[in-house]
Amino acid sequence: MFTLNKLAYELSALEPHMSEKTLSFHYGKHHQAYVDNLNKLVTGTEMEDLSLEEIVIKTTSKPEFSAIFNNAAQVYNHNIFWDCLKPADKEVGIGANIPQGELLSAIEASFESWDNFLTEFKTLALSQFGSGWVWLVKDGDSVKILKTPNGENPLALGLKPLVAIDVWEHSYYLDYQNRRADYLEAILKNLVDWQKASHKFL
Ligand code: MN3
Repeated sequence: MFTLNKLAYELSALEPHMSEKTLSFHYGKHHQAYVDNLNKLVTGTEMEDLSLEEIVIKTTSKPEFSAIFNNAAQVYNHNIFWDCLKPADKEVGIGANIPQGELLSAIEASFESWDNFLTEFKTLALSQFGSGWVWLVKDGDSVKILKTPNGENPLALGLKPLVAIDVWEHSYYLDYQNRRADYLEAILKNLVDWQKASHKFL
């Protein structure tokens, strides 16, 4: 049986950038529902003993398994999303929460500068029509950003996710209404744990 991953922070810890109300619905209701649905769908089947990652890879792009894929992928995607966030650090100045070392070098190699990376990430996220995700992934020694619709993710492509940002409306509507760009700006600059992403890149 799959269970809802524990958060490393309190539901109110991401305020004001992500409200307790948003996180309690998004984590406690949406993410929990994907876990519950996945358990219902795989119990008693050949997939019940597989890991979450194995189920995602096995069901990717297979229409006959779309319900299992959608729920397994959404459990996986939200696990990555919550894990790549942290409470905003009030001790450091604005602009201090950026990647370090080799990740920063890889971002600068692929996107010219940190500021340009932020712009391209937001532009890509705004171009995702409807629900989906935007990812920073490790591809060999470099990094790339990609968008995926609905629950799709880069796992089956063999790419290692460093950062995942949910751009389904349920992730920002209570706090930002239709302002997806403002949500992205706040998350990327304040809540993404760039230090953790830098470690994952190594
Ligand atoms: Mn979501």
